[in-house]
Amino acid sequence: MTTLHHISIAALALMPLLGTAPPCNAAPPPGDIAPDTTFPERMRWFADAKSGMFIHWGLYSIPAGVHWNNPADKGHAEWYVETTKMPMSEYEKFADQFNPLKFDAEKWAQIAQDAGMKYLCITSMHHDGFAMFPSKVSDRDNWSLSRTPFGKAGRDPLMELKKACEKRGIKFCLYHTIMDWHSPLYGARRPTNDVANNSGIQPDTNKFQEYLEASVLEEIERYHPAMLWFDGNWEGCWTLENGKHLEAAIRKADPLVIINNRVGKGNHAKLDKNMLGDYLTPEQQIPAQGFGKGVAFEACMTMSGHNYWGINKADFDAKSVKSQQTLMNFLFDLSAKGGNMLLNVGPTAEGEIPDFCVPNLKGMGDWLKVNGQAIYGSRAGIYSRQPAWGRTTTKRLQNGNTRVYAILFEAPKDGVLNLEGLTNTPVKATLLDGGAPLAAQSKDGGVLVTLPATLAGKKNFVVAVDVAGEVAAEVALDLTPKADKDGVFALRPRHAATENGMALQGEGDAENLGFWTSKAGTATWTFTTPAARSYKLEVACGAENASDGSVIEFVSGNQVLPLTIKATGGWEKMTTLQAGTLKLPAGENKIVARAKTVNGIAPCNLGTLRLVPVK
Ligand code: H79
Repeated sequence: MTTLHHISIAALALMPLLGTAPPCNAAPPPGDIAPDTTFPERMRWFADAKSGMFIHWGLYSIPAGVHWNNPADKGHAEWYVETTKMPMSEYEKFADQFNPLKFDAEKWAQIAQDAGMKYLCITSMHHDGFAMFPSKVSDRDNWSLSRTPFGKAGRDPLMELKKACEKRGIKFCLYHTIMDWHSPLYGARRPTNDVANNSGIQPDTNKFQEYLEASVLEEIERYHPAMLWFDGNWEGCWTLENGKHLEAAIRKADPLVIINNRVGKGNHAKLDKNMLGDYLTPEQQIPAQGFGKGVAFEACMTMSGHNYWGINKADFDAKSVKSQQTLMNFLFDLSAKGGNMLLNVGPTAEGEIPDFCVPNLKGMGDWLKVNGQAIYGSRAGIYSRQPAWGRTTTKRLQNGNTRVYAILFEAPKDGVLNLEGLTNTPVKATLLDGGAPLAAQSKDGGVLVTLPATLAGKKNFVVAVDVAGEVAAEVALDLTPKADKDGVFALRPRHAATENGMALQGEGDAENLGFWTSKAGTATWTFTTPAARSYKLEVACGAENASDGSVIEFVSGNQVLPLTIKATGGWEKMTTLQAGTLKLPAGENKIVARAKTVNGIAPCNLGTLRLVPVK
């Protein structure tokens, strides 16, 4: 058992001692759905919610990415004060300007609700240490909303937002930084923090802990957040002991607050012995697989096409924002793996969620109105690696059977949904958007469902298939690439096993491996060749301008083929490059893609690799 789960149970056991009967957080499951008891009580709503809105909003929203000393450099966002090396005394002046008169909490909460989101998490304090509420603790350093024109006019946007959310049944949650570029007490003070340097106060990790806990407890008292999302835990001045102390303080104040794992240390996207809190938090990546029953996770993803969290002027371009289909694919993929999606928007300094985000969010919400039962309250699907045709999720039924939701990206050409490897007997199959029951039968070691011809060309629809009993933990799905009649292997992105952040995105011909933002990221293909022979390796890849000249490598045994990337004008705009020739022995082979020289934020996105036999 992981620390993660362990802590949750320990805190649960404390609840009766505190004498406060926890409010029943989890809505009873509808109709024939059985309740899931694998999660601790406070996690129930979270495990069922599946989709939340993340909001990064703060003083950094004022410059919106444009460098103070070099207006041509527009590549900044919520890390502004750090990445532009702006003296803190200058950055502080943004506080005297912050006056988001267009802020309308009802509008924001409505956008979240219309997107089908069940929780909302906003930055109460990002790494700049600025409290986005009238904080008594931060007022000691004159570093809270109280200092701004908006605060002076008596506005409290977090309270307004909390009320607007709760009116709509949306859980209100807060993001709170650990790393603090402003506090004079913070252990890893920046040289650019002239305000602290001139204060005569020395960094002091004990006093910082007191300050941080006071700040968090003030938030709990004022806003009663359903969840606290910590971040910035990686610097050396934050230890596991610090994390344990903070976590205990929160549990004591309110045992029902969910806490993300970044309160501790270690890798936040893997089960890690130094991790604390309730759930894992992969960032800008969807893990290849979930983490098993009773382990919750949530991938936070930006809506920004440039992967910014805070608003950046380059985002004001409806073309670059992630499409409705991409957002839905994130949600399908995460639900299939048993995780949540926390999807970020960066509102403007005037207080508006940019217009270009809204239709894509709303489109996803409209889909969920019809098909939401495949997502909300669902648990991981039947496959641990994902099929090409779509994703699955499951729910246990009260009668002991299992409902498998098959989310199809597109109607299959042969009109048959093949739940390969599923050996349970089908009981019933229906389309979530209506129509007569469908014929389902067990055949060739799987379940086949015959779809009506009228579905031809239809996208993103769900077939609910009830099968007898419980589905086995491992349902076999053969993803090994096979050669075509000319002996050509198409190694598709979905065939790859990915490590260290690279993740599958896009669908059909547009599918690709992205998020190659760590040099440690790799993708590995395994396949079997009929005889020893040489193959030309053709690589489809796409790259933004800044990545031009990056070098990636394809490794097979002791052969290494380097490939220099040419910019294509977009991550998902693929061209085919020739990587050279590989001599492969008969039998099982592996090809590993790795990064050698990275220009820009990633070398490229990878599309399909083709191995063409040399005549
Ligand atoms: O709040 C959002 C990010 O600001 C924060 N977590 C999410 C939820 C975050 N902190 N660190 N990181 C993400 C990863 C660090 C990325 C960095 Fe960079 C690369 C820091 C410096 C180089 C990104 C690019 C930020 C500045 C430049």
